[in-house]
Amino acid sequence: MCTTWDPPPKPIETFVFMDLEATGLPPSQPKIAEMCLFAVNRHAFENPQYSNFSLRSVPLFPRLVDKLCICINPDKAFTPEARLITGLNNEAFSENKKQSFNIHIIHMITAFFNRQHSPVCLVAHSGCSYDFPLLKAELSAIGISALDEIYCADTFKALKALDKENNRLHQFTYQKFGSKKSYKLDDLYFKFYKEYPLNSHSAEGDVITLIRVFQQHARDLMHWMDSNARQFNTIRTMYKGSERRASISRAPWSLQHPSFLQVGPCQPRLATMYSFPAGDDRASLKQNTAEQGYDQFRPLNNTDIPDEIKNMLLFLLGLAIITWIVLNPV
Ligand code: DCM
Ligand code: MG
Repeated sequence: MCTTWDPPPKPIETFVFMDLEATGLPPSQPKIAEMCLFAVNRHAFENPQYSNFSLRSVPLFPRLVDKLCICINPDKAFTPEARLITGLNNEAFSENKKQSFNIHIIHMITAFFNRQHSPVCLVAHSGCSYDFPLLKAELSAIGISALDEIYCADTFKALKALDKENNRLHQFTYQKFGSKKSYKLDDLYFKFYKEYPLNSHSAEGDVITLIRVFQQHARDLMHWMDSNARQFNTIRTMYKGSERRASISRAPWSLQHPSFLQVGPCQPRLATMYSFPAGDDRASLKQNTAEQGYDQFRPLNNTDIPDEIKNMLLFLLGLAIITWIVLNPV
């Protein structure tokens, strides 16, 4: 889906990490149910902080992060799979009186982006195949062009491309024993942190996981994105849905600043959150293919035995059988 594009004219200043939860996968024409954006300035990745108390040199999560997490009534039934993995359901959105994707969301997003130092790059894992075209579909259903000024980049593609550039020995040492290398977000996280992430398949949880994975290769990833990010307005919409301009007139209050639009598991799960760094500490078409990892979507259980250990046990079992046969010839 991603072909040719113009990279940013100068190094990216702000990386806005995004994750969307939705009612399903293509071709079901999914609708967004949760959106989370964390904006991190380049400075934070170039000057990581480390804990004084940890033996391992794991970078601390960036402290100065602007965050925007929104619950959105999708007005469409979740597929059983989406319902299962996200823990979201249509009844909860109605009961919690959540609004659908409307002009106010665009207002919030553009205001959020306007506060960031440009060039700004939207970053999502498998973004080119799922999150970006899906966001585009929802924006075009409202009938308003937004986010035309920003760039976007896909960490799935970036990490794969960076691995290709590295030599084969390096790849071999990073590869799971006896298995194809996985670029699934949770597996990447496990590789670096030796545990599975919390809150998988919540928009906020996945954004935090993505940033922690990004931190492990921040310099290489930023460098790759400086020359490979593409303009968001070159992303094709996932599908052409029915326009929802009507929802603007039903909105409870009117837009005060339409000029904004010209610019370019939460706990509880249905909490809409704005948080910006503040002195009082308040801040606080993914392809349905095995390669993209969607063959293995399931609720994550941190007590699952990791594949590496399973493979190692199988290997030891094989070795024991061969040894037994060699020592006990018939
Ligand atoms: N999704 C799905 N079935 C899967 C994997 C994902 O329906 N097997 C949909 C629902 C999720 C959305 O994709 O809300 C985004 O996935 P993720 O949680 O990986 O960001
Ligand atoms: Mg997610």
